Amino acid sequence: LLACALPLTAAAPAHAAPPAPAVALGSVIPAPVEVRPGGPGFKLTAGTVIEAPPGARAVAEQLGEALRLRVVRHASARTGKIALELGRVSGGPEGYRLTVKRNGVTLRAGTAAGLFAGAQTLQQLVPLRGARTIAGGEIVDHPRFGYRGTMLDVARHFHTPDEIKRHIDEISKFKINHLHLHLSDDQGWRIQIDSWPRLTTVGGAAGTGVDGVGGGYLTKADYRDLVRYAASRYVTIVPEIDMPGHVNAAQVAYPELTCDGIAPPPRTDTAVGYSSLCIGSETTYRFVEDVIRELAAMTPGKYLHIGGDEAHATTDADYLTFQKRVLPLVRKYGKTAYGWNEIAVAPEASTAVAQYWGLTTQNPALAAAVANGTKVIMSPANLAYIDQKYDPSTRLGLSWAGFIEVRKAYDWNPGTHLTGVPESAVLGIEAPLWSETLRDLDDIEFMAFPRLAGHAELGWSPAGDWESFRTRLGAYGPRWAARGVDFYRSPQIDWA
Ligand code: TNX
Repeated sequence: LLACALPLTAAAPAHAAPPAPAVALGSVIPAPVEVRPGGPGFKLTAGTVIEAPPGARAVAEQLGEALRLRVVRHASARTGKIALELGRVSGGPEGYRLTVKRNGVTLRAGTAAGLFAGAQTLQQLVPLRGARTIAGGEIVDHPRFGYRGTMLDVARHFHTPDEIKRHIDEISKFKINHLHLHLSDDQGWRIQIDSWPRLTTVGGAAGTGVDGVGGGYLTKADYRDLVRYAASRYVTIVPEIDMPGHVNAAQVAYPELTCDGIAPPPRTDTAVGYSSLCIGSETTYRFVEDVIRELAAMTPGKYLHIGGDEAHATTDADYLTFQKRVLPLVRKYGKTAYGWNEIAVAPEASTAVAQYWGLTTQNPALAAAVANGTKVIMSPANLAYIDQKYDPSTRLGLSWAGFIEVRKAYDWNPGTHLTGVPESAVLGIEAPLWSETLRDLDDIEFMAFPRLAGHAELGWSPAGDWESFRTRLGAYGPRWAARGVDFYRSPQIDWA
């Protein structure tokens, strides 16, 4: 009893174990492949520096900014540093090894992308408040899938470049490495194309969002700047122009893209499946080739998404005719064609990537395409669509694919989900965020988080474990709160 009145340090015998670190070594999202806790841990102080070779300087600077530490080429002392090293590790280009000892931290990876991934892990291990002691031990980590993505729909409601950048900051913390931008739809056209300027002057004008709210578009300079910004966070931009359906905004701007040459009325409602390019017209292919050429030229990433979904106003025969010409055009401009899973019916899709958005675990057309070489990105709408409401009371979102609470979004396996689509054909996972009901960044964050953290873990970590994820997610909440991220406080989680 008397001992309790004394300061803890005085009461503790000299040989007692040091206090447990505030953040356990494995408390990271996405869960690392191997976590071996042990040893006393490393305490960050005002004197701690980050040491990095020139090839790791950019990652080191970002880490230094996040942890408020100085970056140097060579630390003068042998101890008290976080050393970034470029060198061999297992696990591919994004693999890394993080070693935490009493006298310092070593983060080693084969590439700057691997160091970036490791730096995200390290940041989550530094307690948000109190002593900045990082738990001792070693983490060896690498991703399960190379493609871990999310999508923003800037067509239904435009999101500004600044909003997109803030979102890139948040998604990259979970090692998401692709951001798909849905750049055109019936309501609006959001990317400058020099050879068809009215696409944006008309299709991106004020009032072109759902309910007549918003409007706007990315200039080529905006887009290139976004590509660069994303690349600095190891995120690749995947641009989508949706066709042959979802093209009303393009036809409002250019009536020659319809079969009768008459401009349709602009649409700001949320119906789908009513518009189609004119499949028999050469103007269509001149348009499509110009758009693909200009988009490919400003996109360093390998994927170019050509939509292909919900083409209900295109006959089946016309759809095949269209894809027979358009899928090879993507290759002509040096890109891998990527489309919604409907493209799988076209034989030319054998070298393409199909994004599965169906509600069931069977899709014979896609399974047949996979047997011919098509690769798949998993976005099953009932599990991965983060525009769907969490529950009936969610103030934003749609619910046609069902309600998707945090556990439902997490509890599935992208490698075994679809019959006839083995893990070897799955490039990864993507969580699309359609924007019919969204306006601003708070709306984006509320729908994306926390679910997207779960999708990131499905894409990165070897196997899902809901109880473990639930605990780590609850512990993560204060980090979102501290950054002002407006996340959904799901009742399924015990938030710290
Ligand atoms: C279906 S999913 C669409 C989009 C809508 C979305 C809303 C898909 C490939 N197409 O046009 O925005 O549902 O959830």
